[in-house]
Amino acid sequence: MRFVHTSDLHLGRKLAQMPLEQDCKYLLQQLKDLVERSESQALVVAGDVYESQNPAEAAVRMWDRFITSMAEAHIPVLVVSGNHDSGARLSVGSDLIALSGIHIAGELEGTLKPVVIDGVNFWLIPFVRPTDVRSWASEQGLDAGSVINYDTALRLVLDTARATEAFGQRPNVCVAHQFVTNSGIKPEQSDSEHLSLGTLDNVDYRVFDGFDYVALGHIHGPQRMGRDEVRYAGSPLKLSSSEIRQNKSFTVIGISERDGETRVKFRLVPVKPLRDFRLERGSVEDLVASAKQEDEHAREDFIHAIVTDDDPVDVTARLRRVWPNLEQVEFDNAITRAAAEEKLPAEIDLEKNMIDLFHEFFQMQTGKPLADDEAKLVSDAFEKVLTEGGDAA
Ligand SMILES: [Mn+2]
Repeated sequence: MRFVHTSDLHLGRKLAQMPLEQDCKYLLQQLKDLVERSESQALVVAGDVYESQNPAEAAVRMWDRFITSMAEAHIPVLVVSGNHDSGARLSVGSDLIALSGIHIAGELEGTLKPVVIDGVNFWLIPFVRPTDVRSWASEQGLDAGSVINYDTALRLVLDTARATEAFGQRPNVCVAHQFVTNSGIKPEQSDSEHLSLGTLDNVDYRVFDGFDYVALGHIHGPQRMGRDEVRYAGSPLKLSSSEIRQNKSFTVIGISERDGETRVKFRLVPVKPLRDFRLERGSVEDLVASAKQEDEHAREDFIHAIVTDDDPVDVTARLRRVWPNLEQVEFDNAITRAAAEEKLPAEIDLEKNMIDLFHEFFQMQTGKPLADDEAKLVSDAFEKVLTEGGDAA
């Protein structure tokens, strides 16, 4: 059988203070087209359907329309919650809509049962924290005491899957949204995943031993973890400037059995965004000039501009006139370089006269000394303040 694996749609996300409604709509259509064109029998969405636990109405509407259109096309969709989702809200009506082939696991409850599609078991594991697994384990009469972190939590849940009769009978796919590591080596991250620091969240990829394919969500760059069959599909959209260089894709998985052995193949299909997210670097003048060379469509892209002018004026407004979807402006000039080198005086000599102090301050702030005419202005101003100001006091 064949299926498409994606994750981290983050519906409701904004870029440049603008909801990405058109972008997400374009993306979901592309996703549906791919499932149909590749003759896939299912779509897997491995968590973070929404950007937030309280998603915008437009995002909820979009998701509603999407799963309805998939049900109408008789394409099963297998969904788990992610850390950005509210599992409870995501799974409203889930028993009911499962009748239409849309399977949503928002929260861990009851005995684990696979969804069987075309002879393959899909085990849907919602995003869980150790505390969720502990209370689930007690309800199930399992040893909750073994759960001391994410790794042991997932291990306990998956052991119950592995112990079932169904597990031994057919290929098994696990769908999960976790921070999966390889002997402590972390996946390549970006800054939009909301990870906590340290190793507490780590789930070693060996926790998924025995599964023929593990469809992961959470990390936004597509990559394997530990073995080829444990994969992050990555987010289809570039959700922050740290993802600009990532090649976004959907993953198409093929599972077949030959001579009693399960074979798993996958290929990455590049995502075509409605609007790209680009990094542009140069002086404001050069940036504006190059933007003017672009066609109307390209100018709608999201832009992270790195501005190199030493004394930039009105940067954001000037850039926004040519790139309305300017997401971020960063400076790389004498000031930021001086700051980076931390050329701060060890201590300020209060005995120095005010004018000398101002010269040092100016140098620190701008990375260059005062020009002669500027120095003249400053000393005149100080003289005026010190004499006239003194009178006023
Ligand atoms: Mn995410």
